[in-house]
Amino acid sequence: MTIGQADTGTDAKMGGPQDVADVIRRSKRILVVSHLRPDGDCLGSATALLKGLESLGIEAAGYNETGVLEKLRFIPNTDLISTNLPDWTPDTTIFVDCGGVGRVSPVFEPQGFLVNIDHHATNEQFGDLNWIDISACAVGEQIFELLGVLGVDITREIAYSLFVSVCADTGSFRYPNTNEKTFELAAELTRRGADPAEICRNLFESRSRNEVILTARAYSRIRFECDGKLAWSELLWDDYAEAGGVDHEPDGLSTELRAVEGVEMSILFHEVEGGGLRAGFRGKGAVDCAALAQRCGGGGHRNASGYFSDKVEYEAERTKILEWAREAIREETGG
Ligand SMILES: [Mn+2]
Repeated sequence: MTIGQADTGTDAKMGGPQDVADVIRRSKRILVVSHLRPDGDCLGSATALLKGLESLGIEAAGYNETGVLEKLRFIPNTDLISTNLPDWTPDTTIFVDCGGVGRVSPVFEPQGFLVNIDHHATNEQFGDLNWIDISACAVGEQIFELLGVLGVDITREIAYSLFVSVCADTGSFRYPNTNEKTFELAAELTRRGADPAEICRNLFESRSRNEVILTARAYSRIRFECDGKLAWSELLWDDYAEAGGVDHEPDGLSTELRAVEGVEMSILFHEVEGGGLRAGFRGKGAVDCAALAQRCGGGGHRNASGYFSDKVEYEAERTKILEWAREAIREETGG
């Protein structure tokens, strides 16, 4: 079944909200997928889109390999996102906030017409239709635009979900992706019933004891290199085992490590059960975190990126990445 236009060549098909809306109007069954360890933008976008599709009478299901962390269950309609694929075959699969197909899961096999909605500069443009807007502070901003084109009524629940998206990805309106448009959108969502204080409390001020323990561990191991331009730390598998598992990982910890005077890049390494490595890179503008993540095999934004592999030996990989980070800092800051 062909839903979008025929693929006429190897060039990625780029489009905008109108093109995505056209595909949605021609679809009967839509699967909405999002990335591993879903964050606020991921879940806010997916739940808002799923409710919008439902209001249009389209059969829709959400899928996330990791599932929804307990602490993000405050987002409305997360029960629409399952760790199991539906028993029907989608004619369209919509990816939200995914830089590549592998972000859904290493073994995910997409079906139907693939729509890729994302705001990461490193997006691999894997869709049959790609709507990549790097000026969007969150995918939630794109979903708001899309629902507008589709004529979906922005209910209180949808507004709440989208406010979570925006608030999470802008670090509560603190990061450089925050602009005039962000506040206009936030105002509109607040008018429609989103509760900013409640959302911020849920996102940023409800840490579990285990999270605090892991945070303390990471701070206690912080190292400064390159004249204080690089700050890095690590959480080992034993730490997670002690703290009740990776679900207790504090959100935004790699961002906190960046918030030190003189630091241009922070890296938080995580040892993965069975020996792999996960790393979060954060910058302040001078050093390109996206380029470093890409060199490793990951991706992201200039000031926030990540990398994951379960095929590497933790220590050797960490050593290699640190060497690349020092190189990047030397080259890009001149010292
Ligand atoms: Mn995002």
